[in-house]
Amino acid sequence: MFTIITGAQFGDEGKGKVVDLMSGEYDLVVRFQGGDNAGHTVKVGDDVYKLHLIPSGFLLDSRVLIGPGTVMNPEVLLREIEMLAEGGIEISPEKLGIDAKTSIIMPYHIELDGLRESKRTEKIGTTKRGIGFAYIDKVARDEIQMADVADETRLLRRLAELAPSKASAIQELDGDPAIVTDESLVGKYIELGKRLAPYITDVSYEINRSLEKGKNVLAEGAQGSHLDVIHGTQKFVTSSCTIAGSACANLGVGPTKVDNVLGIVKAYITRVGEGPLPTELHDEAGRQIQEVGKEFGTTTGRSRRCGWFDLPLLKKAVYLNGYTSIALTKLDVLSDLDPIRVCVSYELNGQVLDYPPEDTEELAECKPVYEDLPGWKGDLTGVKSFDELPEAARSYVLYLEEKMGVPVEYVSVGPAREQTFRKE
Ligand code: 2SA
Ligand code: GDP
Ligand code: MG
Repeated sequence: MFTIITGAQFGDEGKGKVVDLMSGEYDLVVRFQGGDNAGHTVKVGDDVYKLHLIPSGFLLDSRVLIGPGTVMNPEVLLREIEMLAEGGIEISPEKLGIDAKTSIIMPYHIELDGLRESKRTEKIGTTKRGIGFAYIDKVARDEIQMADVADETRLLRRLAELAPSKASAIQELDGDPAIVTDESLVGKYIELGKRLAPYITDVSYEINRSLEKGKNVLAEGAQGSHLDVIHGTQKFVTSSCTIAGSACANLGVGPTKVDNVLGIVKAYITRVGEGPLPTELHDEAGRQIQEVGKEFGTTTGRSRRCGWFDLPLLKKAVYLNGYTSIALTKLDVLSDLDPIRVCVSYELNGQVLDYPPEDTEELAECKPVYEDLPGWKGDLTGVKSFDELPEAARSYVLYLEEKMGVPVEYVSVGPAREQTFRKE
């Protein structure tokens, strides 16, 4: 069985939590795009893990893989491996595999990301982890791959070839090129390469062989559908394809192999960084959602902007991903808000639209049209089944399910693994 999980909104829908929960049924859990811009939180009992690169299936028995379509900062990965080792969780080469073709995020990518962002008059609000510049190098065929870092001769040759153009790119943005010419850079990456060499694998081969043997594979998306570099709210997007089809292309698995596509949907919407968010709240309800939902970036700590559920954007996510089912998260956060508003359409230049305009600048002009639903009172975090939810909370879930046109499979009412139940 091959299942793909993606975020249906702007990221931070709770993918990490759902992947952890589901990983018990999967032999392989695989990251297919993005890098350490992602922040995925897994909570089991009192233990909380905030990870950026290691796939969220690391706690149970699955083998976890980092695919060739990702961009990987080796220092961050080794820090995560060390952090987990301190907590008694061993991430051995039997547990984790990294594709030989994975692009390496180098210090000059991070430098360029910061410099470029500082020069923009209209910011994107990147995480400054070098993601965009690492992907530029992949497309330009100027990347350093995992297999290059693991081989000293290849790394030296590649760095010598790339250094002049990287130094001049930094200088063009008024930065200091010392980061490229620094003599310790080569030694440091040779050392990192040596430590990560035992983890190198062929991810497409592993997945396809596993599927042939009847095993289960879970592809874990990062960020969200509307941050997709092609279909998202360009230019306010990340630099990879975040939608379900990207899992097949990036992992080297044919689309005929996909069985399920699970969309992770927050019971409201959040966005971190710049870009349109038609239902964004600047009132007391928004403050309550942010406080109760602890809506702060997992990677950068930035406040996440909060808004009411946006159905037009969700309908687009359903089209972009072809979801077969949905996990609805953070329902508990909406307790004690009355009414609960749902954006059912937009108003743009006197017209009513039930689907987002394709042009980002037009989306930024859209005014939400709301339908109000009754709220409920009380804490939902101890609820263990759909039937135990207050009637208004059940109605909210059923209303969204009907409007999204996709069955809700899971409902989540708290950050811990245990605070999730199947709807039926
Ligand atoms: P980048 O760094 O080039 O990918 O930034 C481009 C845009 O993509 C957004 N982005 C994200 N949005 C939500 N969550 C993300 N991960 C972290 C988290 C974010 C954090 O889990 O909380 O800690 O700030 C993530 N990563 C990238 C980013 O905000 C830009 O709008
Ligand atoms: P991801 O990027 O989609 O993996 O999500 P993040 O981990 O960045 O952000 C989701 C946040 O919400 C994390 O702090 C989770 O622990 C938390 N979370 C997940 N599901 C729920 C839920 O149902 N209720 C509450 N209150 N918090 C949740
Ligand atoms: Mg996140």
